[in-house]
Amino acid sequence: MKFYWSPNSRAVRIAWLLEELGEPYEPVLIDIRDPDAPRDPDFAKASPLGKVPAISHGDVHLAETAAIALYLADAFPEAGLAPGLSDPQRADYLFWMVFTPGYIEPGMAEKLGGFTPNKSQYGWGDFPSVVATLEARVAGREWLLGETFSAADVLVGSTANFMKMFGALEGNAAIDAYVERCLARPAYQRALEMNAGG
Ligand SMILES: N[C@@H](CCC(=O)N[C@@H](CS)C(=O)NCC(=O)O)C(=O)O
Repeated sequence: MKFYWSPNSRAVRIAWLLEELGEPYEPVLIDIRDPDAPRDPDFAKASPLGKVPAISHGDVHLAETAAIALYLADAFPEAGLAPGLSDPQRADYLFWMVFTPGYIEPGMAEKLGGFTPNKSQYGWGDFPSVVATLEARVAGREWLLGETFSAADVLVGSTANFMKMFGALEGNAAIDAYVERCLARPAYQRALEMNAGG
């Protein structure tokens, strides 16, 4: 499996997932800051917008963090990172798998870009509702699905960490504690080291 990545980017989320999966992969560095730099020819097949993360896995070429994570967690069920199709937790899992691109990322754009919230018209509601929803979910739960860590924690936990790093969160004790639990995972630490350029 080829993993297209760049330091200091959203690719860290798929690096973490790959480390949790424990499957072999070949990191392929993409210089996203220089569009003229030579690139692996398969990267264009995987990522129509030229963005990382992306993967090539056999004949599968795929970009977009949530799509990649959904694909990988199902492709390697033995890692136990996705409830199966008939598992009652599957629906909750799917909701939290798309919470990052559907709610957190646009909510962060609203917050950090300083545009005016419009709760009934914006698909994510508004940034305070996004944070309150996440806070309510992780308060009193170890992971988003309860006691079982899943790929949804990789996406939401790493993006909650981004929110903290970008100063978008202030004093959200339950989210802070959840991010600390994520940071305690050796797989996330390895991904963060890679993300830093190591
Ligand atoms: N929605 C995408 C966003 C990916 C994204 O924006 N990646 C940035 C790096 S953080 C990128 O590749 N930028 C280079 C570019 O757009 O040319 C995802 O979550 O995977």
